[in-house]
This record gives sequence, structure tokens and C-alpha cells, in this order.
Amino acid sequence: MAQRGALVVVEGLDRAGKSSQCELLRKSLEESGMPVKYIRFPDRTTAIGKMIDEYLRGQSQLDDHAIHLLFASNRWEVARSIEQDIARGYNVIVDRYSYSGAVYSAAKGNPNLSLEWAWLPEIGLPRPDLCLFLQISPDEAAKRGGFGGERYENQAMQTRVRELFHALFKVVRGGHDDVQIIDAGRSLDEVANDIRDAVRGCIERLDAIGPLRK
Ligand code: FDM
Ligand code: MG
Repeated sequence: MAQRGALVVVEGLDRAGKSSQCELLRKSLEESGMPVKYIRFPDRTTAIGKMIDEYLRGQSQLDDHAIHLLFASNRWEVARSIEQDIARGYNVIVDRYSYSGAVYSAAKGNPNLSLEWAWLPEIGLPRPDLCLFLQISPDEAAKRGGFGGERYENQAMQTRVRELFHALFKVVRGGHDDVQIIDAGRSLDEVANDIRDAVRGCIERLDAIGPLRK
């Protein structure tokens, strides 16, 4: 049977270049003849995704816990298909995942919505073999163009999100998640090269890692 694919997550703050880097990574893997699929969260195309999209665009109001669970459901609704793709040998690149899920909700400052609570609905989802966190300073983010008009796209939220990502990474690394910080303040090519090397390393380690974990 063919080797399984790798589950690679790309995380970061807004403006860190996640989507551009995911696209470069997809191309580079394909050019080396490796099967690859790209998905992003939120997936705004599903019924749940449409509710999330309305919320993010400020067209609906939802309780913090309710929207949090929709984001998590949006991952659960494709969990099985991710597992199947990985088993068929596809390397699956995921643009935002559980880490964003927990961190953005906890960053809202709702005293009844802790990072610990926010992480719980993520437990049991396919576990990434590698998470690449694209790190960018607030100054560099500002240089790349201000915020868009969606909910969460403001300075206070981004500052809190940055802190919470690092707090969460400390915890999940203890649970043996492989999280690598990439300096995304450099040129597109420099960042892409580091990402490609990290992902190739991960693919080479898959035999040692064993089956896709939860
Ligand atoms: N976001 C994203 C969450 O709040 N929870 C989640 O589970 C995910 C995947 O949605 F502000 C937030 C992060 C961001 C917003 O994401 C939309 P994109 O990547 O900017 O479309
Ligand atoms: Mg955005």
C-alpha cells in the first residue's frame, strides 16, 4: 500500500501570508510529483460555513459559544474526508485549523470562554503531523495593508490572538504536536523555502510517526 499523506497545517495572524504560502507549497509539492489537496477553514461553502460567513461579515449576531461550536463543527463535517484523503496518499495542506479555532474565540475576552474550554471540541479531530506558524510583527502586518472589514480584524484582537497562539503552542507541544515557528516577515521566496524544507522533512518522517493520530 502507498505511504499515507501528511496533514500539514499553516497558521498565523491576518496578513502573515498564509494563503499565498499554501499556494506556493501546493505547487512545489505537485511539481515534485506528490499528490496534494488544499483546504481552508472556515470552509464558507457548507451550510455551517454560510452561517460562519454571515457572522464574520457582521450580518448576524451569535453567542460566543455558539459561533465557536460552529467553527468546530465546520472541521468535524470534513474530518472523515481528510482521513480518507490522507489514507489514499494525499498530502493535505490546511489553511487555519483547531489552533485558530481555540485562540480566536478565547481572545474575545468572554470570561466564560477560556482557552481550555475552547480547545475541547477539537479533541478527536485528525491531528496535524506538522503545524507551521507564520510569525509576523504588528509593524510588518500594518505595512502590508491595514485591516479588512471583518469581525476580529482589529488591533486589540490581533494582539490578544498572538499571545494566545503562543500560550496554546506551549500546551500542545507538551502533547507532542509538532509546531514550527516560521519568520514570515521575510520575502515570499525565503519563507516558501523554509516551509518546503519543513514539509519535506515531515513527509520523510511519516514512517516513524506512524498512522494519522487524533
Ligand atoms: N477563525 C477561523 C475563528 O475564529 N475560528 C476558527 O476556527 C477559524 C478556522 O475566522 F479572523 C477566524 C480567524 C479569522 C476569521 O478566517 C476568518 P480567514 O482565514 O481570514 O478567512
Ligand atoms: Mg481574514
